[in-house]
Amino acid sequence: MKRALLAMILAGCGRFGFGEQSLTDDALAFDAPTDAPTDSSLDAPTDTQGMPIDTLAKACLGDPDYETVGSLAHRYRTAVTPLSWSAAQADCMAAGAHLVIFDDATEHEAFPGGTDRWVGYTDAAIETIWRTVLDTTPTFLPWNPDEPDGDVEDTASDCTKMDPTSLDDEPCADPYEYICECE
Ligand SMILES: [Ca+2]
Ligand SMILES: [Ca+2]
Ligand SMILES: [Ca+2]
Repeated sequence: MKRALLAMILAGCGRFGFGEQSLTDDALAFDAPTDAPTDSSLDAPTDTQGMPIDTLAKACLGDPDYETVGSLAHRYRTAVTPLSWSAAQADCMAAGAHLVIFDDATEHEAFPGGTDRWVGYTDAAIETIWRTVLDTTPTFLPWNPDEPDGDVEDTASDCTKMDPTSLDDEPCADPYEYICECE
């Protein structure tokens, strides 16, 4: 009996005491490669045509149709194809410019007039509250006598033109020549 018991004990050690190994998942684990995240918000801003804004902002500076006027720091283009006020502003913006804003008497007097032309002020948002086309408060508004008269023809007079040297409010849909300013 004693020999049989000893045999059983030895067999038990062999069965349960050795040879037990386990491979943990950690030993085989690795990080699967992942694609680098993309963030389109880091791209340069573009306009609706996909053109970089910075490129557009400089386009008028290299456009020979934009010329210096007197000693003014900015460059200007007089467009002779009549458009509505909004279409005129869109045409200026296409080259990174805007309808002219007379910052002071010096800038205004550099344009002798002679032809009615759109310039960059509107009160379309709030009647009689004039804003520049850049949505800033005008620093200089050289109105003609008795203007702005808020005249309502087919539509309200919410846009401004030189008439012919100082300002007059007119319906925005009327077609006029215009002056673009490139800063
Ligand atoms: Ca200006
Ligand atoms: Ca108005
Ligand atoms: Ca008027």
